[in-house]
Amino acid sequence: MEKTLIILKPDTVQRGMAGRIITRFEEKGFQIAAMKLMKIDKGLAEKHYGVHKDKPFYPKLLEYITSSPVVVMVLQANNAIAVSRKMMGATFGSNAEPGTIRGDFGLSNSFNLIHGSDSPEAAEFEIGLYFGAGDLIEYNKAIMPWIYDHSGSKPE
Ligand code: IDP
Ligand code: MG
Repeated sequence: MEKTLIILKPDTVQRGMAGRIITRFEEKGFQIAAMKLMKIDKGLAEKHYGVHKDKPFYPKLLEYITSSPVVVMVLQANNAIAVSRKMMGATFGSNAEPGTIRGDFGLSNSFNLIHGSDSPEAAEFEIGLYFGAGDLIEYNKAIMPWIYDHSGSKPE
């Protein structure tokens, strides 16, 4: 199953919203493969957000993401990247659709609660930044036969 890197950003942790957001992914049926609380240092933030280094918001983005602890997770599901991005909503809380995480919980155009990988290549790169191969736990989640239809050749 596809894996994606999710970060519950400093505003989420400070606002005490981490549990609610994790619950959304659990209720949707995602399986947690890895999870930790950590403080992102400047070097790691620069690696993670290297694609944005020429954007005007880059210095403030580094300041924001390193300002306070974050929860970093690897989540897995069929189409984990697309499904989680849809659940996150548009980048800015001010115009994210109601029903999405950013749409329901945020107003800011920079403090937007959550990061999620946006492609398989980004997911592989980002998971490698935060976790070693041994940190990802493969296990049978008892509820899985009721999350997907397993009657065919692959879970659907
Ligand atoms: P995404 O998180 O929805 O993928 P990106 O465009 O990849 O959005 O931007 C990465 C992060 O940079 C955003 O989540 C947000 O925290 C911050 N950001 C993006 N655009 C702006 C902006 O115009 N002003 C301030 N911060 C921004
Ligand atoms: Mg992005």
